[in-house]
Amino acid sequence: MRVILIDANAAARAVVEGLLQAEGAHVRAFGLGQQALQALADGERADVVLVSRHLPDMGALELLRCVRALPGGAVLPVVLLTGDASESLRLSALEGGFTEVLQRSTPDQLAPHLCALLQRQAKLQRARILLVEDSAAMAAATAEALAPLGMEVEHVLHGQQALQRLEQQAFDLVIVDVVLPGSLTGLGLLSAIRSRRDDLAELPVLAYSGYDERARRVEMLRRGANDYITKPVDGDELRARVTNLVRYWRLLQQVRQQHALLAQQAVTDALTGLHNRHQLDEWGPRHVRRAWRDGQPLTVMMADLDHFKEVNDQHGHDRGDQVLRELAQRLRDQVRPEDMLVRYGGEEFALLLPRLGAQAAAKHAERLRQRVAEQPLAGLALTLSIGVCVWQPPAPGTVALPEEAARILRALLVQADRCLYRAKAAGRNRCELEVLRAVPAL
Ligand code: GH3
Ligand code: MG
Ligand code: MG
Ligand code: MG
Repeated sequence: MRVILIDANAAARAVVEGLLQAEGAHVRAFGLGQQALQALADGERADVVLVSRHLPDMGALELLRCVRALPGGAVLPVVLLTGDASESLRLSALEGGFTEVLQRSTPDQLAPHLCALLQRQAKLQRARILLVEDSAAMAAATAEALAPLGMEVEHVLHGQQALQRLEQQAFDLVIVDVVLPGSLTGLGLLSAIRSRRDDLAELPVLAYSGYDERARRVEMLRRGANDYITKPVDGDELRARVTNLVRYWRLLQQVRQQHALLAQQAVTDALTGLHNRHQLDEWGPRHVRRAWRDGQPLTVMMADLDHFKEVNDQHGHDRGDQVLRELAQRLRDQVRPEDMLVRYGGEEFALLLPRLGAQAAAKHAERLRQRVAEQPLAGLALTLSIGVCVWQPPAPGTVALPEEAARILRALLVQADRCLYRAKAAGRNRCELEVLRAVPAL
């Protein structure tokens, strides 16, 4: 982060400079506004200008105006540094065009605040706007009014073209003229966007029109426009509305990403990355229904490490965890894409394998057992016991209700667990198998 710091008070300047440098910022400090402006005019690169309120040679507001007039200065964040914490000063500074107002009295907050500010700014600047406007002159005027925001503006002439571009490219905002030539008016384009089934349905739309008719405005808003503005556009108003809408879209996307991540984490076992039991509850019954529908067998296995407690006792819990991770990977290497591999409990894994008859299932279980027995896990010689339940549905075509499928799955798991218990009782490091030909009763 490159900072230009302007403060007449040498002692205060040194404090701020030191704090920012400690955070890795490159700081150029000046005592006079003119010196800083000269440096900027000479091509000094800066990500942010930090200015204190009272300078000997000019007011902060005047400096701000001069910065804005420089090439590239329109999008440069200018932050007012003040000791006055009053909300009224903050508001008037923001109204005056300062990007942010930061407190001198909380110096340790300065660098984090600046970083957050720059990140927000950078995100906004990478925004892409689709401008749908049939008048070239109007489009040029709008693009020019948006230029200070540093966003990318793409202009298309009519609604069909806009829909095409939305398919091809990610945008953060659509600005749409209400009256458009061709088969798709502004209203039609808005409806087309809002009726989509994907995330684009929520894309912010700013409608604008030369006719400030109440009915038209209400209709656009009713159909889902996020905002409305009248032509000829006022630059400040347009920029403020556009910035708000882009920010809203970015927040929405952030929430969506976090939601997807949480949803993923909820069905994933953190240690091994395998599916967990929630995922088994979600997907398992589908395997049952499909097997029944197709009259195809479904194999359920329960695999459990032998004497795993001793690993923890003798080598520590971390080594135990490493064993589980390696075991998970070895099992993962052995399953087909259509199979489901779940960490069922501590050192217990459940497998759902569609379309495996009894013979194939027995062979497969035996191979899994061997793969563990023949090669150490985390440097330790260990063995695996496996209980196998092969379910052959009674007849194809009978589609079970979801609750029925879940009940059958539970019964198959119980049966596989019984087989596992038998394998343990018979000396471990072995597989035990049972075939079920009916709808199992629990
Ligand atoms: P058996 O051959 O009868 O299966 O004996 P076992 O020792 O493998 O079975 P037991 O159920 O007695 O012990 C399982 C152990 O697994 C006890 C528990 O502390 C350990 N365990 C469960 N989850 C984890 C885990 O996430 N990490 C580690 N390191 N150990 C775990
Ligand atoms: Mg028009
Ligand atoms: Mg065990
Ligand atoms: Mg166990």
